[in-house]
Amino acid sequence: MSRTIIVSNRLPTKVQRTADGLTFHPSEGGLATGLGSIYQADGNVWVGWPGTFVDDPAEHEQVTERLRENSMAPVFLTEPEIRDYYEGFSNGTLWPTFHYFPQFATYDSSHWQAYVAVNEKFCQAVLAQTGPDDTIWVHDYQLLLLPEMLRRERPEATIGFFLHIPFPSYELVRVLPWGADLLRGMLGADLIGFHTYGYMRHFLSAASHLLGLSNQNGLVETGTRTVLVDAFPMGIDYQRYAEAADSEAAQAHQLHYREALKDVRVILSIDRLDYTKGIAQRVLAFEQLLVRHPEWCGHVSLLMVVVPSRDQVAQYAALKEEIDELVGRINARHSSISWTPIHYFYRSFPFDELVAFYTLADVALVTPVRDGMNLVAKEFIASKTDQRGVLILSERAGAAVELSDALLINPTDTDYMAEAMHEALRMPEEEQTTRMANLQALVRQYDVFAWTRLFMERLAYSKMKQQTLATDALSPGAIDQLLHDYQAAPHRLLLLDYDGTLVSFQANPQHARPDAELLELLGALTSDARNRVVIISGRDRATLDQWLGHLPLNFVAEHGVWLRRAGEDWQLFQELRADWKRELRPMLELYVRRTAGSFIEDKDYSLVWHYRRADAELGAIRARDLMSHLTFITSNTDLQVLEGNKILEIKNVGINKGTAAARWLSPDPPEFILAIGDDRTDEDTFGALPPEAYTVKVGGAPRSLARYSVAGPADVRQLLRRLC
Ligand code: GDG
Repeated sequence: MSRTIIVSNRLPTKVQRTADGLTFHPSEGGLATGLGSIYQADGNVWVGWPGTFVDDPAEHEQVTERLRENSMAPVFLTEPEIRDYYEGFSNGTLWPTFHYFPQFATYDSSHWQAYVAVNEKFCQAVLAQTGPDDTIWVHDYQLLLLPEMLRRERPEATIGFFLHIPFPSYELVRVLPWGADLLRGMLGADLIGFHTYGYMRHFLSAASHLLGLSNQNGLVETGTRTVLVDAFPMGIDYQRYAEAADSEAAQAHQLHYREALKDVRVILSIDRLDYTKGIAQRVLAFEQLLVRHPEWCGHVSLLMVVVPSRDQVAQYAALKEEIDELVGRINARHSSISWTPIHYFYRSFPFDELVAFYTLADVALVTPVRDGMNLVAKEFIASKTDQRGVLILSERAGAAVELSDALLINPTDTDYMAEAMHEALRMPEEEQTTRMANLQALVRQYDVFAWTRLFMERLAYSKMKQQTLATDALSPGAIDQLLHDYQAAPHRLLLLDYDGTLVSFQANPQHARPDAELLELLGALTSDARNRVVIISGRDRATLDQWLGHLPLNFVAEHGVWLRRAGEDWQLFQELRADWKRELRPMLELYVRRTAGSFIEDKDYSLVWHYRRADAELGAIRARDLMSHLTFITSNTDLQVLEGNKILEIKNVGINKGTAAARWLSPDPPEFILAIGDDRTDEDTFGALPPEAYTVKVGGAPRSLARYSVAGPADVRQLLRRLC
């Protein structure tokens, strides 16, 4: 039976050390609720750190046993691991970088090493729980490397990854010395989820810029697999908040607060202590409200809950002091005997009291400078069962994308924020209700259960899509069969593409000369009289002659324009025209002028626009543009435009590697055929060959006609070496 494993840094339970020994308290977080139905189901499990240090082996067993009863499995972390992996790399490097605070980030290679080691530790813990066909869902920035580590060990597993914090512009990712490693780590998953389309776009752009991986419709080709990238805005357990709001417990708390506050109106602010939450700016904006609109003095208070967090870290301690001072100064300046401007609590509250704050508040002030989503905003909405109340929300929280009926503000604009508070406090009840009803409909529909279901559905879809499109990897078993057929055949035909197949791509095509190893390999293959080896390339005649002409090879140049049998002269495949080049060349030149790094290759019967050296994203955009231009211009002509690997090529219709390849099949078809190639032009070769031919796609991208795939030129060479 296939099972589902959830993995996150922390388990959804709090294990605490008390005088009576270890205690276990389920945590109430949104994630724990949303995933509850999954990990508590038969045989499933949640893997993570229990949140306390456990050194004694007897205690290990006790904790493990107790957690097992509740569908959890612990990863025990040591104090140095928490210091370097969690506080160091996760919270000291990734958190500030991903929230656009690079000035707070540290770049410490010992932290990085701990991060790698702890991700490896999680990997081992997950492997101990899973079989080859299981579904694994990994959560958040502490475990960015885990998907790839799991993939190495469990190539067939279904792996999902969700990032709860923002994914920043690639400019930020490349500040990190380990940016590319982190991206590769995430790309071990089959599905990568973000809260918003904006974060998803940044990720795709980073994969393109830092790893050179292109994408189409959110599908990234890694070379060996296709990874789906998508947006899944996380929701909350709506009913839980709505029901709690009407519960006796919450109403009793609310009544109690109301008596204390008398008729003072309440603006509510709730966050964990963090520099990303914009707490100081918010306090200043509240003071602005009192200064600009003194009529509110004595009539409105800011109720501010700051939940202690990470206060061992220097920036957090400094922030705490800054907020303490600000609140002290403002209260000292504006308060009266009967009114306190800011009620400030530096602690967390039980769930019922939190909900009582939500129901009590006239306005919720949620103004982070950066926030992946922000669930407080959604919880406030769900708790407003009487549909009164106004949400003021930062446009830089992920939640702002969905919650357009809130008053959206820029958190650095304190004057504007003050005016938004003024507007919210005076908003007519009817407008409050209209806005709140819209917000509630949305938060109710897209709740955390819908979020979980959708993610799991898309994960299954991504896996299915991979399976229907992918060619089979050239397995050891298939290689054995290939070698056996090769040995048995009296005549063998080897059709080998050159760039991307025998040699890796170079930024400058002229640098892709054959090396000594390749020349020796081709020499050995051609020395066997049973072999006919054809280099079937898009390159021009002169280059092929110069690089490989001294070997007894057969050649197809310019994708089939020219043929040369070993020991003979070049011949044209068919009569062709080249007069069109004069007309079309200026258009390609325009694209070269518009796209730095791109250039034109002029071949006898074709023109090629190369954009491998251009900015990855700009190159792709220009290529699409040029393609549609050229398709228009070449319609009703005997020209065609082909898309290759970072190139567009214009040439005569009917000329392709497939027609060229077919030439070598008659009059005496060889008993063994092997064709290897990496790009779209090689698909014509694959398509022209009989079904029993061994056709191998290099780079494993989907939608290939080839029977097998290998990862890159190194695998091709290894295969050819075994033929020698
Ligand atoms: C990360 C991302 C993303 C707060 N004070 C009390 C209390 N809370 C609860 C709230 C809410 C949760 O804490 C905070 O959730 P947020 O979403 O605001 O922020 P992070 O914890 O930073 O979470 C964030 C989230 O992941 C989900 O993907 O939205 O952007 O940073 O649920 O209710 N709960 C109780 N007492 C308190 O005093 N009981």
